[in-house]
Amino acid sequence: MLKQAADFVSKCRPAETVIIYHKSCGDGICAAAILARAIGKISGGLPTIESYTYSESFAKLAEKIQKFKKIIFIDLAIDKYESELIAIKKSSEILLIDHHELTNNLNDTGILHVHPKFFYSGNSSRYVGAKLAYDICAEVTDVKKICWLAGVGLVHDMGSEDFKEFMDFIYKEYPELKAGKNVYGFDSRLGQITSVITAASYSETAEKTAIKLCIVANDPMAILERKYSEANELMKFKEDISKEIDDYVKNWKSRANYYEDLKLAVYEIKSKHDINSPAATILSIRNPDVIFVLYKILSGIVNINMRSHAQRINCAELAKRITAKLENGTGGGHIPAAGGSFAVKDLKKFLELVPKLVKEML
Ligand SMILES: [Mn+2]
Repeated sequence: MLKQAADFVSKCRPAETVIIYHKSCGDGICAAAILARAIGKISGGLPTIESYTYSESFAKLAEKIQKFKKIIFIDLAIDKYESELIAIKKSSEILLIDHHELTNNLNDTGILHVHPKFFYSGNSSRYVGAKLAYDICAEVTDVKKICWLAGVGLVHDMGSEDFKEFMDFIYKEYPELKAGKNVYGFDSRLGQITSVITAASYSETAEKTAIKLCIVANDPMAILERKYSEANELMKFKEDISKEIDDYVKNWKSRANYYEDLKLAVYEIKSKHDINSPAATILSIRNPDVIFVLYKILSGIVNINMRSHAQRINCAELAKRITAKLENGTGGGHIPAAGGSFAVKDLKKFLELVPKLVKEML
């Protein structure tokens, strides 16, 4: 199966190829960079790279990419869009590489669908996108020098413990990367590089900078040393964002609408950056007994994040129940952390619903 995918990659001409990866995901970014660099090495030019996330319209993406003859989706659980993909396949060849939960095996439809479930006996979710991309590309060209990109993907998606042998291979190639409390985990040099790359999630510009960095960087240590302008930009960005998050975390009591009896804080985030989720997480860890509901208005949509570190309430349930009553509402997640969104016209209704539903559910 990897060989078939390798054959697909080897025939990709840069001008007629597009790679679509999982937006602002450290694994997706590295996976796309590995594929693009391998194609570059084989054909002497870089393919087009696009990012996609599940909240975006798949139809719009399909329209944008249909002019390409070869389409590679990586690190995206889009096998649920079977009929849409079959429609795209009429004019383009498709390679879909993923390690998320499997909905449909598309191999009978003429799409080349690579999923660890089809050939790997271990835990398929840990055979991450970047490692799949690396193993495929290694069949057609020498990608040894960019093995660290696969390492970043493994660390990001918590697959590295299952691929210790490969991690040791990376450390043999780049001995200076082998540092930190746990060289197979986030607390490693590769973990630090991962956190630089995931600054991508803060804006569209950061996203583009991160993918560019993964395409140009030949020396992973030089990323941490800020020797690449892209790395420097991402790190500066990260620092600015951290300051902003700290400010929101420090001043929540004076800025949030606090319901003493419910220990509930409803807090509007006005940042131009996407800091809702990390701010909510930090607030919740520091104030485990408080239920946090953070919201941010962005171009007609209100994004919400809910946290209850002490699990006083089921956040997933709360997110579902609230958004079910709001226009274009969608929400869900886990017990201590959940998220969702709805149309801004229902903001007032939302603000009334939150304390009411929390009271009911407590
Ligand atoms: Mn992944």
